Amino acid sequence: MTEISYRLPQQRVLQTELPGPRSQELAARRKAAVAAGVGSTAPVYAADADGGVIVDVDGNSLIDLAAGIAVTNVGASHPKVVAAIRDQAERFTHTCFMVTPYEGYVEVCERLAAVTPGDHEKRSVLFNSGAEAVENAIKVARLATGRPAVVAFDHAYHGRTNLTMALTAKAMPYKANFGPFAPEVYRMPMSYPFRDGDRDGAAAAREAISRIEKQIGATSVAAIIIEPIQGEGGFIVPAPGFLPALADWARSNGVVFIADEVQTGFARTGAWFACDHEGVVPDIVTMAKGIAGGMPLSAITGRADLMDAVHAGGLGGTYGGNPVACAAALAAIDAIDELDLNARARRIEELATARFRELAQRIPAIGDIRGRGAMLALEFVKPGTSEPDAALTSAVAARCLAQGVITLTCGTFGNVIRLLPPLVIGEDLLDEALTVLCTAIGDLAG
Ligand code: PLZ
Repeated sequence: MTEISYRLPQQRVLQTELPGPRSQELAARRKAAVAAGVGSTAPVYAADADGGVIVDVDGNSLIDLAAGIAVTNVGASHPKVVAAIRDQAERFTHTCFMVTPYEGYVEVCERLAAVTPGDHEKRSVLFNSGAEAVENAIKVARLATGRPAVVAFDHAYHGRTNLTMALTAKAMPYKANFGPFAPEVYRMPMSYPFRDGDRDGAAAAREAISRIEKQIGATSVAAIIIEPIQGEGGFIVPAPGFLPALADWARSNGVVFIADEVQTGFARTGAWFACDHEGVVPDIVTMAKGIAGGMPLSAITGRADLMDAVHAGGLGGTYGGNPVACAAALAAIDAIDELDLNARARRIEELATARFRELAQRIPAIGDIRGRGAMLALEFVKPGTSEPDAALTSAVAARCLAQGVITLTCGTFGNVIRLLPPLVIGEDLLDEALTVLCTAIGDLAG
């Protein structure tokens, strides 16, 4: 494994109770200035971050198992990303690609064509956020097919804008009272092995396809959009065969198969994209998060015939493919290659799942251990049942945070702890974080 050198000491150090006094001061200022609708998982304010640690304004050094929700795969301040940002910012921060184009945008699109699944001819467009990428993938699919309907799945998360709220499955906190929602979105059952009994991937796909055909009609469907491993919905890895069967059906029926790889992309799961694990080649891939080492950038990459169907001026936005974000993306993509972050993600899976399997033998509240690469989760249940235990889940996350380890929860039932460490986290630090997590689970659920 390539050696990584870090700028900050890679250690967990608690100088104060969390949140410390400076963080508490900032929380008070925030309350008077920032709208209440924006939540924060960890009420500690960041001052510095590098590798696997976030240092807060009170000097506490916390272990980061969130990577800003799967963003800082190469770390929060990878030196090449920082240098690329600095260099580009010194030349120009913006011209607007739709006014005066620049090379960085073109180069990012070239790189995306090379790393996304499939060796067909591709075209890309750049945007700012994951939700914006999803919105635009649907725009392209509808225009190219001339059809209205979009299929999304149970437990799906695709964003917080109006169309993406419609695609997202969970009411609280994402949708409740924010309607009316965009029309022509249809929800189908997902393959959820832990909760599916003996229904396998092929059977789950047959059920979804039969419902699509009966309830919508294949010729009305513009697109199927699916996260190849669901993120916010619970890190649900569909049973083998589910994704390929849906993609095949889409291909035979002129339906655009969109893989939302916003959370799963850029080496997170131990491959460039989660679709790679099953050899699925989507018609359009949506990307964001890990694409640019922390800078806001998103993209859609798709079959040239679909993408080029759109008239000039039909896609874009003032900031889409900002030059500083593009420079960061080129550096981040290089770093993923140079550091072989796919191998690191697989190593993280190996280390963490070994610990979890051992723990699960004595903790019946661990209902399921799942995920791929550095996208791993534990689903908590009332022992002996499949009844979700959300209270235990939040207690575990809170205990970890109090001890200086940042974790995230997720899941339709709020009963999943998920691990999304920066892929550059050192093994010793990861091991320490896992010890904190496993001890918390042992204490609270044992
Ligand atoms: N598609 C698969 O995971 C973003 C958002 C969390 P944006 N997920 C984290 C929250 O509470 O807002 C996400 C995703 C998938 C789309 C998105 C949306 O990406 O960059 O947040 O718009």
